[in-house]
Amino acid sequence: MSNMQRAIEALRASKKVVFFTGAGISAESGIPTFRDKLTGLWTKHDPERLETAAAFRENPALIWSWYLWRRHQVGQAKPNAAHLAIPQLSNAGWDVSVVTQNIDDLHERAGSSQVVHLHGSLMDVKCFACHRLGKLTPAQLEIAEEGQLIEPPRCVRCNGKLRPGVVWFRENLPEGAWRSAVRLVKNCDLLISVGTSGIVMPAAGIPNMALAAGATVIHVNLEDVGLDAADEVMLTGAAGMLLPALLRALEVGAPLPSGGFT
Ligand code: BV8
Ligand code: ZN
Repeated sequence: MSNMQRAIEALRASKKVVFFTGAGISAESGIPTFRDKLTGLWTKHDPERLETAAAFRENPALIWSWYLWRRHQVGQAKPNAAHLAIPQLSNAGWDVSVVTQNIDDLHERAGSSQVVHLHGSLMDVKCFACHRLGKLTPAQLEIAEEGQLIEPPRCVRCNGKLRPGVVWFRENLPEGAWRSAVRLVKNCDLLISVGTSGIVMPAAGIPNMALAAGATVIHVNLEDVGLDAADEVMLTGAAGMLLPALLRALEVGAPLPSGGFT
């Protein structure tokens, strides 16, 4: 049986499905992944170094401007066929939830209602000093001119610097988000892991957590990231093509394009 056939069988036999997503699901919407080289003003920066409290302390204007730029880029982007396939499965009667490492809002804009953001969201800001959530005016959302940097706005309560509401390296994940993710993953019968390289912990431990809880795991990735466990299926290709094809095979039982899938 081909991997696609096995994936279809696994989906047909499932009720509770968790989509575990990484940067690869937003790549076809024009959002660069972490493997892709940074462009423009940011070329000479290493993302892992930029995504730390230390970097913000050292140069708040640089980090603030970088996240404003990323927020602007996400604002220009649209959910792609992979994002859109997820709420379609939910509308077709499956119990679907999303656990994402992504800080963009493309899952929500695609119509997904139950989305757990393990690493926070670009749409949130909070105070670096008192940690209270903050709000930005439209003027404060303006991105920097080429080569210009913008100082982070101040917290209205303690005058601390506002920072993006994301989880930086060596910062704990939001308690509630992690607990919800573990509950969903341990109670699902199918986990579909889409577009993640499985490097950043503790998120990268989630597919194994699902396998250990007896669920089947389907990986969707341009590269073979499978662990070859018994209840694991590797679908190699673009998420924007494979997820709609998986649904098409299910919904209408439409014949697979001639030649099937590997
Ligand atoms: C923490 C938000 C406690 C900010 C992010 C255990 C062992 C080793 C290290 C650690 C460990 N535990 C903790 C660590 C340290 C660290 C870590 O894991 N480091 C790594 C580098 C080894 N983890 C942490 O610091 C975490 N916090 O542990 O706190 C603590 C406290 C004090 C001291 C120590 C520990 C916090 C991690 C969260 C960091 N924040 N994002 C921002 O985005 O700006 S992580 C960020 O990078 C993303 O959220 C995501 O998690 C990760 C990128 O990974 P992916 O999303 O998978 O993207 P990537 O580009 O890598 O891969 C894309 C994939 O898609 C590829 O496979 C590609 O083939 C595929 N693809 C591309 N296009 C397509 C496609 N697939 C299908 N279709 C396509 N079209
Ligand atoms: Zn404050």
